[in-house]
Amino acid sequence: MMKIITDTLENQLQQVSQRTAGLTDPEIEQRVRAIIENVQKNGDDAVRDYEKQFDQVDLTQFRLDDATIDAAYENLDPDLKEALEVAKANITSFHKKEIEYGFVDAEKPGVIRGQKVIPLATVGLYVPGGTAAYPSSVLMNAVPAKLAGVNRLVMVTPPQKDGINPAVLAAAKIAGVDDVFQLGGAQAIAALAYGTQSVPRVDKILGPGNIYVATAKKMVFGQVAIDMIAGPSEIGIIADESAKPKQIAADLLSQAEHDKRARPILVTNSEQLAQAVSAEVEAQLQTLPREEIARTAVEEQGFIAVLPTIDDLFTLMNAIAPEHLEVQLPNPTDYLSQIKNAGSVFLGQYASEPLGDYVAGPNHILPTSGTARFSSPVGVYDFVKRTQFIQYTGAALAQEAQYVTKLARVEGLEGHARAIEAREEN
Ligand code: HSO
Ligand code: ZN
Repeated sequence: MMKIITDTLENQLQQVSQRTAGLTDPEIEQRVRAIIENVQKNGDDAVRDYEKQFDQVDLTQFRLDDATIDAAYENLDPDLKEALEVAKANITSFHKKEIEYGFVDAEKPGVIRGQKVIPLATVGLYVPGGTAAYPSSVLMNAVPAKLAGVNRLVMVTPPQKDGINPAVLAAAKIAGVDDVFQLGGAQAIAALAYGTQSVPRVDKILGPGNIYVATAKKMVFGQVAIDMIAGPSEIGIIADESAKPKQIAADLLSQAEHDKRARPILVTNSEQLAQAVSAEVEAQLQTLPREEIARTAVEEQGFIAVLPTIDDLFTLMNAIAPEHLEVQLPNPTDYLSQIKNAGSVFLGQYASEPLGDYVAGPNHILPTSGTARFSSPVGVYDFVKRTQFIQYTGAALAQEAQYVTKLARVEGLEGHARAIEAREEN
């Protein structure tokens, strides 16, 4: 059963504020550190040894040849190919609007200032193995990377007994991934961070993985950039008595089936809806193929909160800061301004969460575990960096030189002041 909470708003906010992101496990950290150091020192040989040990494969070559990827694409079910192409087109049209172009200003005579947006040169994308290898997630990372202008996008994914999921390979081809390496775990992250004889050193590593991958990403941060460390999926739904219990229950289960630790949450001002959704969740669980996973998520992480006013619903949801937020109220767009913390928002009964997971176009890689308080969906902006420039004429410098030398001497940096004064001489 999904538990129904009727506690006061204050008490519920208190509960939410006690949630923490969780610390890393020192034992895993120690093991991962050893792997990283070994790969850094011994390159391909170390990586090959770990692949033997952890993935039971003896790799002669890490890079998957293009023929294998082409074959996966050619032999793909045509309907699946079409679905991937439509998804790619929608992701592309949405993410194009995120492209930044920098600026140049000339507000004062003789002064030019500007900011330039530069794509990251090389990026690594980690794709987990087994059933968590999602072709949709390949598109969600690769499309914005390519739109940003990333020159070399490298995918790594653990080798699989019966070959890498062909839909993942086809998605990689469709999205413009440049290289696919059959590598997984902490050794793959280390190889991308430091480079080996056959794996290029990248500027940033993205993508979800198990605890070893997540720990390795945290450890190589600084050597390379990383994306966020993804937590289990979350869905928060705000609904009133006008919502349809069947739809609400189905949407809660759509995220519950991702992970036993996923968090399905409904907040409503209707006691009746709460009861009806709770019963629907139970009924729908009985026929869900991933019942065991979803049930654990529903029973251990999920809840329904009943609060008196619509304002209360938004206050609680903003404190939770869910990865996905559905607003199932009449005129849902009226509430956009009340939403402060959410990874991605779904307005109205037809914007069911899985539409955003696959096809609508906004990204599905989103801040989890309350990090929507301060971070954003993956986007084109994650694959660029900015630099800035200035140019002054002699006359323009003369106008401002005194301020530079004043500040420099206050900071005790005579050399700075003299560098400016050296321009006064000609
Ligand atoms: N809902 C997931 C993304 C996904 N769903 C991939 C299906 N495939 C992000 O929380
Ligand atoms: Zn999903």
